Amino acid sequence: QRVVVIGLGYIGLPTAAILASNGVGVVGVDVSDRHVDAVNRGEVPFVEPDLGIHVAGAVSRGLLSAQKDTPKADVYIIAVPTPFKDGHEADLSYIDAATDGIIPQLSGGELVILESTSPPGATERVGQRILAARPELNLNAEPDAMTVDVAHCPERVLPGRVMVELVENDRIVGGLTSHAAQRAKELYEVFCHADIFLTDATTAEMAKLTENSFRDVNIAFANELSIISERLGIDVFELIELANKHPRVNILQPGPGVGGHCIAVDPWFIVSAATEQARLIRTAREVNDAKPQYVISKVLEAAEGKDSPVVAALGLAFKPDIDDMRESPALDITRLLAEALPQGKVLAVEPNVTELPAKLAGHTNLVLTPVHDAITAADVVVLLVDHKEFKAMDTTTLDGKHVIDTRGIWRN
Ligand code: SAJ
Repeated sequence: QRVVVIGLGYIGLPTAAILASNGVGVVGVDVSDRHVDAVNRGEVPFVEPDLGIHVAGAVSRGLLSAQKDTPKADVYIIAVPTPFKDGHEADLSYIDAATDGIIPQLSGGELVILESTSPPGATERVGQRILAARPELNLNAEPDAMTVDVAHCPERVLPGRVMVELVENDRIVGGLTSHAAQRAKELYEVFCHADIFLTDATTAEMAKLTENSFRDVNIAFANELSIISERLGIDVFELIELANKHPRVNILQPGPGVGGHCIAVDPWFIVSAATEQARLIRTAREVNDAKPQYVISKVLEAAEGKDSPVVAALGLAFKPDIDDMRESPALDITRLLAEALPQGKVLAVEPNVTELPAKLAGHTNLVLTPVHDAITAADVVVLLVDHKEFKAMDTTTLDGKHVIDTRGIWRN
């Protein structure tokens, strides 16, 4: 069977590569020339451990290629982004465009899998969009020659560990029909060595959103504790460590806010699907989104009284030891500090990049600086990301500085 994967990003390309590594012929489709050309050269257009070797191997064996138009296939996997629009509603235009690319290629008997994280109802929408354009096809539970099977199989892999987690994590498959779910399961069994659980499409959509909301709510709890602890003059990291000694308590870690393209986004899909009911989930989002502003006010407080304060901001990525800055609170804090301190200087330290990202360009008082130089020059040091380089640092270099450690890595 031939599989087409639409969207060669953080999820689509690893999925395409692992299928191809297991002997399945895969064509990847992407709107970006850069992604298509990279894949056809056997290269990966972003950082993800072990992905390169799978892509290079699959391309050289002739099992993986990339192109811009959607070709005919037996199985289509949609792995395009679902960002949110103003008002925190999901933007389904990429899913619609991917579906529209598939529609002319369908002749009955195909399987269409939506992998993109989606609000409840998105898989049904894919099915209905196909039917609206091609009324001779059907989505019947008892399949015939004109049936198209449609299922949702949300990805749950952690960036940085994608190639491991694709194989080892359990998966959930929700079908518009049980036949569709069973077919999708058989495809994922090609590379997934863990359990694959079958359900309906809406439950699968909600399961994915629930996992990320669970984490968001729990991080919000930790972030709220950090602000309460500050008020009470106690160390939140010690507090959490001690509370976690209880056998049924497992609090996550506070930080400067929640970033990335998943946990900071997905809970809003639940909020927008059930606005009146999703009170805790919405509040957690608001608590986490307010944390960067709290950190900024702490830094400004520490810088008060200096004519031209120098702030070292350590870390720009959304989490440790990666270069991904999507929705990164560290990046926002750094930018807003530069704007709030026009007479001062912000020295940004990010060991995983060699130049400042475009979002930070245009601020003359914001400079990418090596960690040692930044700390030496700084009045205030704010630790935003727990990168390994910062954890390994000699903390005596911080003596005499005003230190704000949002991740608690420098506690003795
Ligand atoms: N964070 C904290 N405190 C913590 C844990 C995380 O502040 O105790 C922050 C991180 O610094 C980061 C953000 O949360 O800014 C998210 O980081 P993460 O490592 O928790 O998660 P992601 O966004 O990289 O990946 C998540 C994963 N979901 C879950 O763990 C439930 C992953 O399995 C999903 O596949 C991914 O979202 C996704 O694509 O949805």
